[in-house]
Amino acid sequence: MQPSILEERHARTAWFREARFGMFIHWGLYAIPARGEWVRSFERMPVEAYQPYFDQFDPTGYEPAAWAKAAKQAGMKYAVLTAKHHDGFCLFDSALTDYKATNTPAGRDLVREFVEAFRAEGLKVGLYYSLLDWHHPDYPAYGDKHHPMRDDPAYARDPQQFDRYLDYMHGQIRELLTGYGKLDIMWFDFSYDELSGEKWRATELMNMIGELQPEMLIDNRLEVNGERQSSIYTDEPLAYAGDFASPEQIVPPAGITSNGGQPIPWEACITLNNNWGYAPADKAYKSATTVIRKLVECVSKNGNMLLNVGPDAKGRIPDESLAILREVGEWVARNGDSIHGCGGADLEKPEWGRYTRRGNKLYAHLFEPSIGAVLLQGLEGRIKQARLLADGSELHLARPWNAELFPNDAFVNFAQPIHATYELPDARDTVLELE
Ligand code: H79
Repeated sequence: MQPSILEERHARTAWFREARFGMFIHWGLYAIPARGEWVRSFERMPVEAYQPYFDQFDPTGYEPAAWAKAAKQAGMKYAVLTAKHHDGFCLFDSALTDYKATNTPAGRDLVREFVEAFRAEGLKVGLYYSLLDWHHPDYPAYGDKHHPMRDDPAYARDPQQFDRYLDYMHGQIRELLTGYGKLDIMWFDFSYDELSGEKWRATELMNMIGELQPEMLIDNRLEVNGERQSSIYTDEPLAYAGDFASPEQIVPPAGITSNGGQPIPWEACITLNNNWGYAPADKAYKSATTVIRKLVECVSKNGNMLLNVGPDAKGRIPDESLAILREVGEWVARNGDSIHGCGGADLEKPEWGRYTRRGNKLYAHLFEPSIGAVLLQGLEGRIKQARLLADGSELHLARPWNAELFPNDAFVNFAQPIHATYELPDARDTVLELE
């Protein structure tokens, strides 16, 4: 019997569901105006107004090997780079357009250097490809709700033209699928009411992917990405439903399961400040503690986190971002066993934090100090031993004198006497490994 589409997806996503943590990289011409990757649309910039950034794009500090080291050191297992964002500018050397890095002062294919550098660090590589294209003359402009020229009737386009854009889009995707070795992920972005599914000639696209990169994963954005409007949420997903759901700037409250209750692989994409593209005025960075806890939360709900960096016009990841990644990496170096290869524990969310689990190892992530022993609800008799994951030191399972009030619960004590209040020494380094 043929494996079902869900079984097949389960097998193909195995590495992805173990990886749990990846790097998103938003980089393109918009790093020069430095007001985020939607600047052309938000500010209604005509193509001429955006042209100087093309003429000036000269990333003399582009060192993808340094990006890859930062990702690896942070504990990330894969990365996704914007080969083309909505502005239509291509970081790769496409034969189908002149609007590419090769024709800027950069003078070369920047995607090739990215895939080579990340593979050299043993990381899986993905490419982001925008379905929207604000540069291509055949993409809907006047009247399209996202396009920079949406208000200008001079940009009215004949709907017939759109098929020429689709030929271009399919052609470019073919270039990416054939020119860069094995790709692990293609991250399409995005569909909306007017343009979704077969409007992109999605079945044809899936046939090409199946032929050229059968193991590659795709996100769920070939279908409209409004929450739960896509067939990935059903147990009969369409062929182009995608392999994982892609909640953006949110960690879903209860993970993501299908209408029939089946787990769906998912990946929350999250920015470090409030922009995807480089935006130095935006200093609203999350703390490393927040990032770590959100990562733990994703894993506790069987999901991944794709954490974004927006390198500057020179090609450098901002220092603020690097500092956070370093701190996160120090935590993962000590506590990564509770992340990689782990998923949810099928236990009620505890008062003090989150559980993750791999096989018979249960990880208790303490987000709050405890008064007295840490109470593990419902686990009495089910735990053989407890250790602090970071240093392997033994913890005590002794029951306190009043434990009879809690007959079904287990207790973990950090120290004798067992009634000590345990102040977290470092709020981030208290993962208990339970067996
Ligand atoms: O690449 C990043 C974003 O640029 C892209 N996806 C991530 C990964 C993205 N941003 N927004 N969207 C996709 C969906 C579009 C949202 C919209 Fe709006 C809501 C378009 C118009 C209203 C928010 C507000 C974005 C533009 C204005």
